[in-house]
Amino acid sequence: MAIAYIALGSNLNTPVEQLNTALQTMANLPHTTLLAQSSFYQSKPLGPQDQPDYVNAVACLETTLAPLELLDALQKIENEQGRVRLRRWGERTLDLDILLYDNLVMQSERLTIPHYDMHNREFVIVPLFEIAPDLALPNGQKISDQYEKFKKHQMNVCN
Ligand code: A4P
Ligand code: MG
Repeated sequence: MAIAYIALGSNLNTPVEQLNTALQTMANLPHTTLLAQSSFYQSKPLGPQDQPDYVNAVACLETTLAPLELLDALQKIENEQGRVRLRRWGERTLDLDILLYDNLVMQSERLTIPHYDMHNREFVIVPLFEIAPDLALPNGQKISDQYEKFKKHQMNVCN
């Protein structure tokens, strides 16, 4: 069994519903249990500003799926929920990124773990800290230290 943390993001087609549907589908994945989900946070877009605000959250899964099997499952959910890839950092009905998978560090064509930019994103660190305040990253950094940088965030909780 591995513990994986997944970032959820949406800014099209009723984002709160997109996240709720995705959480339900993840909870029903084979060999997988949804252990925790954060609040939903409304966040300003990173990247192009001519797109709607996002709703972001983080989920914790316990799974026996291998990392690439988990990625396949998450991409299937993105596609089922109408994900169309338009432009980098652009609008999307659903983005599911693997943040962490136990203490695994890997870099391959399809998958980089930990997520390459998670430490810079308040819409990732704040919900991750909410559900896992004692977490340490594979390099030993504490999530609580990363949270310090973002604790004055202005994001509204929207669920
Ligand atoms: N990939 C590599 N590592 C991973 C991983 N750890 N988890 C590969 C998931 N996928 C991973 O992703 C492109 C490829 O990354 C995948 O095929 C997979 O093999 P994608 O989802 O198709 O494309 P993308 O999401 O547009 O690219 P990218 O660089 O992942 O985008 P970001 O960095 O996730 O940015 N603003 C707010 N407020 N909130 C957001 O959630 N999200 C983005 C997307 C931009 N601005 C945002 C938000
Ligand atoms: Mg992505």
